[in-house]
Amino acid sequence: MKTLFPEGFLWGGAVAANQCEGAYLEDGKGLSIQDIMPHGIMGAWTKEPTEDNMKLVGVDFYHRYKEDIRLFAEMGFKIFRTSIAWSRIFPNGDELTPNEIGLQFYDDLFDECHKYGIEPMVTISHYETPLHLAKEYNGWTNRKLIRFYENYVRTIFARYRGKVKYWLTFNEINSILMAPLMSGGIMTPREELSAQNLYQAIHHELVASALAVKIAHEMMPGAMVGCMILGSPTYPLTAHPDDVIKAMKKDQENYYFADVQVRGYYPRYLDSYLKEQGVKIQMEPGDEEILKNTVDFVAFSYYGSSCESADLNAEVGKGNILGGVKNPFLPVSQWGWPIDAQGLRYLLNQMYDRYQKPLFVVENGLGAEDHLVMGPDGELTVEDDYRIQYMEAHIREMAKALEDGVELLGYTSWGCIDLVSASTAQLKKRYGFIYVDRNDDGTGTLSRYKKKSFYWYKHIIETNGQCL
Ligand code: BGP
Repeated sequence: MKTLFPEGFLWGGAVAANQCEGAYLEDGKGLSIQDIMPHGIMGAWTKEPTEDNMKLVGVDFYHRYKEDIRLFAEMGFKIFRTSIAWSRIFPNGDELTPNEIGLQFYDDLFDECHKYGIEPMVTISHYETPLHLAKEYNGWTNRKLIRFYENYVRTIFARYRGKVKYWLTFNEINSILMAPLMSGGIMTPREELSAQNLYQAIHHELVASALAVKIAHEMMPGAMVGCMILGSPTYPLTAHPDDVIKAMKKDQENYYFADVQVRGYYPRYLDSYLKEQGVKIQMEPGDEEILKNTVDFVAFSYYGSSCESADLNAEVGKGNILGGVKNPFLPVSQWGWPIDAQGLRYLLNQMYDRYQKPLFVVENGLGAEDHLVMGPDGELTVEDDYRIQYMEAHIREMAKALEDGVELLGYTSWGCIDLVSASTAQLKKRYGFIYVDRNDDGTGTLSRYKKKSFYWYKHIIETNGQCL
């Protein structure tokens, strides 16, 4: 029989602290920007945390992680991706001494993973900048954030060096283009943010990311540090060369982040782009040297592709933050996101050609409304065949990409347990193999139930994808 996936392929799932932990003020945690964002990416933020913010409780992972990790182990996870909430470790972000109880929580969490032979993968910053850094410094527009981030990574590397091998520096670093508050802790509204400040903030993140790679390699020989970008290939809407060039430009805008993180320097195409916008990035002596610390692997999320067109009247499509023009050939999810399994094969090939580094799909999945029903064994469950179908199609395309010659380390599906959605801030949009009884009006017991996809994914992992 032909082997679709290499031995040791890292099957697993992914979450982010702010979307599942809850316990938003417990054990010395400071506020993060998510605590004042009850309406998701585009919604207005509040002065103080408000009760309607689903993230304040999340799915109570902070108190229930043992039960959840046991369920991940039952599915056979080899790897579990989560983030460290920066404000649990440094409540304000700019202090020098860490919060010991916060550090202890992640020690316990990683120990629990290892108990079942699950390798933790940590996103250092996943849309949860400490609120104080946003308010006081306007987030990453301020160069001082590099120092605070450095202090934070030194602290967590020193603490978890024996426990965590896989690290990601910033979640979907390119999403800052559309979501500067969520992605970069920048309080200036997107419409008022100048291109100069935006690209300077990105530069600070890129320097911080390279610095983290450098420090990780010094402190933790054998550590694998990856960049993480929102991966979404851009197709030209038609074969008209104007559309093709437009699509090329959009890809360059999205991928220059990873180009810097993987190649160690700014790509030439960016010069003209920045010049057009009147941007001059302020480099400090030493920055170029730091940027040369390149990542060990390239991680990305994949929820679908988008199109570009030179026709200004082309219909705009929905999708994961980056937007674009609607592709008439693709079905869409309940939230209007295009479903394009082949796009994953295409993207994997594009990325591997571009970087010649191992890849990792660290997010992928279908956000859908689920309903609990009584299962054949008398247990409550969700008959989520739609999710199985979606994931099966994507995993098949991954297998084809492997046949194409792509080097792929693993796959962590998004929201392996239901959690609060980043764009809508609702729980109604679910991704998990495990259903959590919690509703957007705050009701629910927080009990966990295995969906049909739970058993399906277990079988995929058991057979290393051979059952497909
Ligand atoms: C990515 C984020 C995740 C996650 C996912 C799904 O952009 O990294 O945090 O939420 O998208 O998006 P949503 O929750 O908006 O459906």
